[in-house]
Amino acid sequence: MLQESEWAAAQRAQRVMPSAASRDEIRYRILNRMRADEPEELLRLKNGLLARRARIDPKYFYDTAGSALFSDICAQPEYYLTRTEARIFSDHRSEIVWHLPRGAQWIDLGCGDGAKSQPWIVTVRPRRYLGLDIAPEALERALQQIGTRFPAVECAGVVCDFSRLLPIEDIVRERPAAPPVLFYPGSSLGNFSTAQAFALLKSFRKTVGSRGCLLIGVDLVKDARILQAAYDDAQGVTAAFNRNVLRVVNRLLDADFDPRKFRHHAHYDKRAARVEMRLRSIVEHRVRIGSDERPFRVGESILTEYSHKYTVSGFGQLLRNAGFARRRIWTDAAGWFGVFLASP
Ligand code: AVI
Repeated sequence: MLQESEWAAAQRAQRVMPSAASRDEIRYRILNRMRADEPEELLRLKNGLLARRARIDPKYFYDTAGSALFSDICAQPEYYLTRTEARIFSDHRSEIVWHLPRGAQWIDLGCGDGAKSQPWIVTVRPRRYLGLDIAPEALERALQQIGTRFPAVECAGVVCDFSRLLPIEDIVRERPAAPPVLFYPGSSLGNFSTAQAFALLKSFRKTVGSRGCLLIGVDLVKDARILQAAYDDAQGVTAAFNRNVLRVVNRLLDADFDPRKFRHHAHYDKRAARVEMRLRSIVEHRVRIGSDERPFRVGESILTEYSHKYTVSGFGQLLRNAGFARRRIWTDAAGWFGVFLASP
């Protein structure tokens, strides 16, 4: 493990500049803040798979193929989340923008290619765009596109896994006059346990300071059949997305999972208010995971994702507990999805 000072030096050394071809037209800066604990992360992944109740952290879904499959999921008729949130955003954009601070830093959490932020930048005209993502290629694309379309907005990006903490305090402080607006759409917070979500919201609250705010999209509790269909679409795109995580594991852990030996399973647990995704073994077989082996009985499963659903009051309470004093909420007419604006 690196010591703190060595770690900071390594981060500075890993500063990535845009390619020569783009440097003349677009100026942006990308910092690498991936934690230096990759071996521990991989050990955690392996131990999860060797545990009696096997599990994989959902962050491993998003390799290049997984990210493309997730985009396809968003276009499926059953997966209402993306289009419902987009509709709330477009219906209420001017009102939401009215409540945001002027001259802000727009901080796009899990920005992907930055497409969700673009309509906001048009109206908010922030002082700075700061994209955060675990995937450097997607982040670079976001900065290219936003930098090209909005040359007056300062553009920067951070490659990081912010699932435990936002590693950007120092970067935010570079612009003390620009209040941070944290933008976290897509109900991604739902993929964390309640305890993790609470810790993350507290970390967001710290970053927001006294003048910033958090704009977050949250999927709401609803009829189990609608939820179940959203996570088990007729085209089988979610099933392919779920199975693809085994290919990611094969690469990372030198394992030999055969995705064809597992069936996608999605179930809404009403009591826990979450969709649970699993991969169920359809044959008895053994899988090599590095130097270890794991047997799977027929029907034995690997937990791959929780997707928590909230009530408006429950999420409001969570925000309050995390230290956000003021909250505004917009939902669609059916009350399927909520957009919360939380401030100190
Ligand atoms: C990224 N996240 C909010 C998605 C969700 O709905 O929980 C991931 C997903 N899993 C299956 N379908 C979509």
